[in-house]
Amino acid sequence: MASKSVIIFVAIAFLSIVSAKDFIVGDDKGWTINFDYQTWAQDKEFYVGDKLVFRYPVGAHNVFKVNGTAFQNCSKPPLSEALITGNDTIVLATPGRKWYICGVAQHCAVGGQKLVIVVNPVAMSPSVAPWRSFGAPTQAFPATGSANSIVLASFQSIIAAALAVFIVIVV
Ligand SMILES: *[C@@H]1O[C@H](CO)[C@@H](O)[C@H](O)[C@H]1NC(C)=O
Ligand SMILES: *[C@@H]1O[C@H](CO)[C@@H](O)[C@H](O)[C@H]1NC(C)=O
Ligand SMILES: *[C@@H]1O[C@H](CO)[C@@H](O)[C@H](O)[C@H]1NC(C)=O
Ligand SMILES: [Cu+2]
Repeated sequence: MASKSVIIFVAIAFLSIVSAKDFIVGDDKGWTINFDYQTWAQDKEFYVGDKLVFRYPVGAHNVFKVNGTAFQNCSKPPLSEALITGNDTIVLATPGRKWYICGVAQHCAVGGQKLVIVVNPVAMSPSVAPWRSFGAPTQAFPATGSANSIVLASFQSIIAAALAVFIVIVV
């Protein structure tokens, strides 16, 4: 009976990791000014292990992770802390509220180039952490747009659901 619960627990942990998602911030519009990132984020659920990908032409924008105060005020941290590759991937490592702004010119204050999200926790024991590598296939796809990640996410969900059914039957 105990082993059954352990297997189910491992299965649940596995499923939650397998379904880790990449979110292309702003989808096809990417990271830019005059885009409503709050509306973009509104219908999405973010979990620990998911990734945010900020895409923009190099030099046109950048990305700062800031705290709530700096977010409100659009105050920019030192430039040395900026992400500047134009394809900046941030792993959502901890639960809670996360804030991001662009530090170029007045993009944050005037252009509204700022994003706040809430990351939900995922229950996971350290012993199953190695399963995390199963989430890696998301990275293998150089996402050409949001469509890719959506297709990939549903693919993962189907695999996860199939696995769940399989495990429940076997157990
Ligand atoms: C927010 O970050 C700024 C620097 O970026 C710092 O001066 C300030 O103390 C921080 N506020 C809180 C509440 O952590
Ligand atoms: C907010 O911005 C104003 C003007 O840019 C500045 O004077 C003030 O110190 C900032 N406040 C914080 C908490 O960073
Ligand atoms: C963006 O970065 C990811 C890794 O974080 C990589 O897999 C992907 O190929 C990159 N895409 C582009 C267009 O450079
Ligand atoms: Cu910008």
